[in-house]
Formats: sequence, structure tokens, C-alpha cells
Amino acid sequence: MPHILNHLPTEELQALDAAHHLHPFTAQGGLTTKGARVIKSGEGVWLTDSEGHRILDAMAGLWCVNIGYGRNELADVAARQMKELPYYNTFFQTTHVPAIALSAKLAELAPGDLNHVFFAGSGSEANDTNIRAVRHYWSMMGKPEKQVIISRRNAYHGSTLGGASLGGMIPMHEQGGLPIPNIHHIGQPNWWAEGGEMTPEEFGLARARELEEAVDEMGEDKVAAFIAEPFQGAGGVIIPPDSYWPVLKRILDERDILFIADEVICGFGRTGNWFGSQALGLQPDIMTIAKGLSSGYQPIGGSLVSSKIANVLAEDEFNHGYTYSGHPVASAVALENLRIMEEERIVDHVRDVAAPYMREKWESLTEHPLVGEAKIVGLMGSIALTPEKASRAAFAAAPGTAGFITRERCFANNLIMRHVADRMIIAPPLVITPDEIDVLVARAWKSLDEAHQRLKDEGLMVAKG
Ligand code: PXG
Repeated sequence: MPHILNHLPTEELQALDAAHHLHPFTAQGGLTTKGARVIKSGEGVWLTDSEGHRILDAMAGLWCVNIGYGRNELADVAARQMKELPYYNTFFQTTHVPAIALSAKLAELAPGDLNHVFFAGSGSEANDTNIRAVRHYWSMMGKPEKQVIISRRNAYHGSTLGGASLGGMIPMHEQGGLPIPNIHHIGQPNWWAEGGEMTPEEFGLARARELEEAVDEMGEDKVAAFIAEPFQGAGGVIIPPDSYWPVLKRILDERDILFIADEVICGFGRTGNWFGSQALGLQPDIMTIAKGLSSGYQPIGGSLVSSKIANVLAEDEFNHGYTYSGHPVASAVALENLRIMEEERIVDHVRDVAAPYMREKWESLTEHPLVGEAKIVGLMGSIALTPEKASRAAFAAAPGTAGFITRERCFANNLIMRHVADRMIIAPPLVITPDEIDVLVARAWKSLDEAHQRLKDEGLMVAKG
């Protein structure tokens, strides 16, 4: 395979990468002074880089390699499908077996009457579909003025114009003229950072009631839908107070607005349930899916849609679709991934084995002097770094300084643990074993020790005034 330059030394690969490859969410200039780490192969929860380091990937790639790396079954299915039918579309009254089989399987797995799927190539594309679908639904229902979609600050719903508009990331809105019209953001349930003097329960209630206030202010006749991740992922694994979702659930039940659960991270076992909504007793009208659907082995996403909505959309032509909607190779690989998840009872493994073990270890990190709260649901967890636990203080240094230093120590210790500002987050492959969890937590502790020392040495263990 001469076109794949995996025989070059690392520095040459890095130089070519910095010269020609524009990276997502990366300060590109920095790559010329410090090249990107070149990842070469993976097995289970382990990655190997071009220097031969064995790295524990506590982020499952980008929250997606749920069944772990190196499952040849998926490669075999992809090869077989490529030989039989590498591509055909699902437009204009055509279809194919992989898309049919995957739709039926998803309808079986999804809760309630989410019996229909519109395929996309990613989570972002699926959320763009959702914006158009819910607005078109209300038009078809004779309420074209129901246009507004309510979302939350610090939510992540993708990087397309629609997805990033739904998302509540200010640095993303600042680039490219976002958000698009008729998207409204309410507060997030991040008690550690924003709860002030309130108890977590009081704060959860207050943040949930913001939905009601927003609907009242704009008028129910203007609001099409509310979108939320059951548990915010990219925002820093924010696990809301217990009081939060029951109030939202009541509001959503009482008001004539649709609920879109963005399950891109929470779906496919991450919380110890097939879907995060099930962990919270929610019944969405639409679920966004991607990532764990194929364990990241192929790019595929979609919108799981209730019969109520699908029946209305079916009355007219929905002028929407992607070349790769229901791509046969991606669909076949997703189906094989779901087969493995079911046959190997991976969701049960998370719920009964990995998550309880991880929870105990993870929460013990609060004993570390640098760690404030430690939160975890299933196998998605976070810790808040703080210079002063008692007051839940932020650092005086720019947000993300301590997080970045900690992430770099993790990298040096062959642990991939991300930082979101000054929260550290994990979402390892769901197949992680108790022994591997021990390694993960030991490396995290060592990295925290080193980061703590460095923050002290540099005079950065200072609370924001
Ligand atoms: N919704 C949610 C909840 C997500 O987490 C998307 C939609 C968009 O999916 P695509 O497939 O278009 O990327 C996501 C993606 C991070 C990170 O740094 C998180 C995501 C993507 C890239 C980076 O945490 N989540």
C-alpha cells in the first residue's frame, strides 16, 4: 500500500501532517513546533503510537469505540459488503439490505415507538436533519410558527452550522456567524461551576425551571422542540443533580413541544443502558445517534424518529438527504457491531461489572488534593480540578491551564484522558476490565500528582479572587 506512508520516521510524518493536514479543534500553528502523536494500531482499550508506546485510551477515541479496538469481525463484514455492493443510495425509491436490516434492528432496540430511522453520516448531520424535521413537522401540523428549538449553554450537538447552533459553545458561535435564527439557549445543570450558594438539589430545580420560563416567555405556539444530551459529554461530563430531569420531564409532558434526546455519546451502552434516556426514564420523540452505533469503525449517524412524527413527515416529500444516508458498508458494520454488543452482553458488562467498579475507584479521586468533585454515570466520568476544594474555587489562571497541564501529564504517562477547561473526563471502551480500570486510575493518580507539583512550582494553585 504505497499511498499509506506508515514506513516514514515519526518526525517526517509529523512534518507532513503539520504542512498539509488541517486538524479539527487544534491550534494548527502549534503542530509545527510539537507534532501530533501518530497513532498506529489498537487492541481492546489499548493504542500503539509510532514510537511503540502502549497507551490506555480512556476516551474510546472520541467517545465512540464502544466495543474496543481490533475486532476483526467488523473488518471482515466491511470487506464482504464492499465486494458485494460498496455503494448504493437510498433516494428515489431504492434501498438495500444493510440499510433495511439496520433500520429494523434499531427500531427493535430503541425505547417506545422510535420505530423509524433517517440515516446520516455523523451526529452533526443527524442534528441538522432534526432541525429540519421538527420544523417541517409543525408546518405539516398547521403550525408553521412553531420554529424555535431550545437547547442549553455548554451543550455539544456537532460542528455543522445546525449542530453548532444547537450547541451552546460560545467559542464555536464566535466563528462563522452562529447561531442560525430561532435557536434559544437556557442554562446548564453544572452545579460545581455555577451553583453558587444553592444546594445541588435547589440548583437542579432552578435550572430545569428555565425551560418553563423560556417557553412561557416565547409562547408555546413558537417553540418546536427542546434538545438535550441526557448527560452532557463534550461540555465536561456534567451529571445533573437528581432534581433536574424529573422537572424537565414534567414540563415536556405538559407542553406541546417535541423532545430530542441527543444520544450520540450516551447511546449504545455508555450509561449501562442501551440509551441514556432509559437511565433517566425519558421517552424522546427523536433520538440523535452516531459514534457507538458502529463503535466508530465506520462513519454513520442517524435520527430515530417516533411513529407520531414519521407518519406526519410521510404525508409529503421530505426534501432532505445525504449521499451516504444508510451507506451499505457503514450499515453492515453497524449491524455487526450491534450483534457483538448483544451476543457479548456488553451493556450488562457495563451495568453489572465495569461501572460499579469504576465508580468506586473514580470517586476515590476526590481524596487527591487537586480534585474537587468526581462524577460518573456508567462509563462516562469527570473530575473538577480546583485550587481550593471547600469553596469550589476556579483557578486564577486562564481556564484550561490546569486542565492542559494535567492532560499533558496523562499523555506522558500513556493515558488518554481529556480536559474540558479544568475538568478531566473519561469515557473508555465499554469492554474495559477491572484490571484495566486499576491501571487507568493508577495512571490518573500519578498524573494528578505530577500536575499538582507543577502547578505548585509555577505558583498556579491560586483561587480566582
Ligand atoms: N452530539 C453529541 C452529543 C456529540 O457528542 C455530536 C452530536 C456530533 O457528532 P459528529 O459525529 O458530527 O462529530 C457529538 C460529537 C470532544 C468531542 O472533544 C466530542 C464530539 C465530537 C468531537 C469531539 O469531546 N461529539
